[in-house]
Amino acid sequence: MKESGPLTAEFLSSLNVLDWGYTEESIPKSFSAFSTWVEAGHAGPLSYLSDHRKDLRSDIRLVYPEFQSAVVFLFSYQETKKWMLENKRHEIASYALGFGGEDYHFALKERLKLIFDRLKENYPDLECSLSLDIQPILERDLAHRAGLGWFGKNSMLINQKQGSYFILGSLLLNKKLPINLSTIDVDHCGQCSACSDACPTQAIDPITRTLKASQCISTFTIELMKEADPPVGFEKSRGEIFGCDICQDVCPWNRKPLLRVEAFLKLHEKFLHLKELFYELSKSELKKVISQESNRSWKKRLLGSALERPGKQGWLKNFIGKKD
Ligand code: B12
Ligand code: SF4
Ligand code: SF4
Repeated sequence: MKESGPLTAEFLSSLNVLDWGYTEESIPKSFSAFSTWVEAGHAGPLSYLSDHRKDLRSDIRLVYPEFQSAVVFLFSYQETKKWMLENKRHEIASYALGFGGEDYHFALKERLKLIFDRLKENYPDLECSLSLDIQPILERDLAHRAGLGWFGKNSMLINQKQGSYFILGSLLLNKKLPINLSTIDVDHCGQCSACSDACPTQAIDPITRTLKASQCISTFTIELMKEADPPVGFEKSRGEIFGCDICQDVCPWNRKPLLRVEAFLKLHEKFLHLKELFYELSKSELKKVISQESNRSWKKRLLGSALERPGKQGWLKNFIGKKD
């Protein structure tokens, strides 16, 4: 891993950072592609992409006016993914259990703060804002500008050495740092079409390298909180009931990175019950448990994890057509 000043490889590895990059460019290269995608209706039910927040994505300065630079980090969940592949457990997307079971919005906020504190020791006037999924920022484009990868046909940001099993988190800074700018990566998909061939719901458009969000299993199982019809082809998946990793699992760029890591599922003490719920019960038993819970007590069971998001009704719909 590259190093610069306080950002030593040892420190960043201790936070499970796979790689990092730096950019001073606030304007994404692909805003017009994003805009065309939204206008074609492909955001589907994801209104936070198409409402007044859409145009905020055209320039990071609209979100953080002091922006001068960004440091972008790739936070790994490779070990959890390897465990899931080896054990053929595809119910829960690997990112959701990849941070000890804790919702990555909380887990990674802490890590980003630790990194910022280190930087601040060297640059006392430095201020920051975080970009961690929910801000109206095109984060894959930001990571691309920081030299961290290319846009795969499955629409993932893929890093040539590390694949795509990581979460992006960034420090948006009010100063430029003395870091050499990274080289922009070019396409490495070539003639491959493994992801679009494998997607059970045909959500991937490999030409524009985007998804039709309403056809994606990830949207259906994570983002829809009420009863809803599943996308056509949902029944052909591998048993996914929360999120979907299929188009990453078939990607050849994800093979080598997993060879370098150990397979494990390590949950924090307060999330150990997730293993019992999702891996020790059959799907019909789990569905029964959820049905018998009140909305509030089901939420309480999942509190602090990414799995809390769909709520009771959202969870129940995810079992449509699922066998044990
Ligand atoms: C909305 C959203 C979703 C939606 C829509 C996903 C989608 N592909 O559009 C749904 C719910 C389906 C989803 C699913 C998942 N998501 Co999501 N999601 C987001 C979110 C909040 C916004 C993405 C967005 O704006 N989509 C609209 C599309 C059009 O924009 P885009 O994804 O940025 O794609 C750009 C490129 O395709 C680019 N492009 C295409 N071709 C070319 C060519 C060139 C030359 C250029 C310059 C650009 C370019 O233009 C697009 C517009 O900028 C981001 C966080 C964020 N703030 O960015 C996380 C994010 C994309 N999600 C993430 C993850 C982990 C997932 C899942 C793996 C979770 C799971 N296992 O279920 C899946 C993966 C599905 C997939 N194949 O994309 C990570 C992805 C990390 C990575 N390595 O890329 C992000 C970045 C969150 C994070 N902070 O890490 N997600
Ligand atoms: S996440 Fe699953 S459903 Fe969504 S595009 Fe990828 S393979 Fe298709
Ligand atoms: S599976 Fe093939 S086409 Fe799809 S993102 Fe990976 S390399 Fe690109």
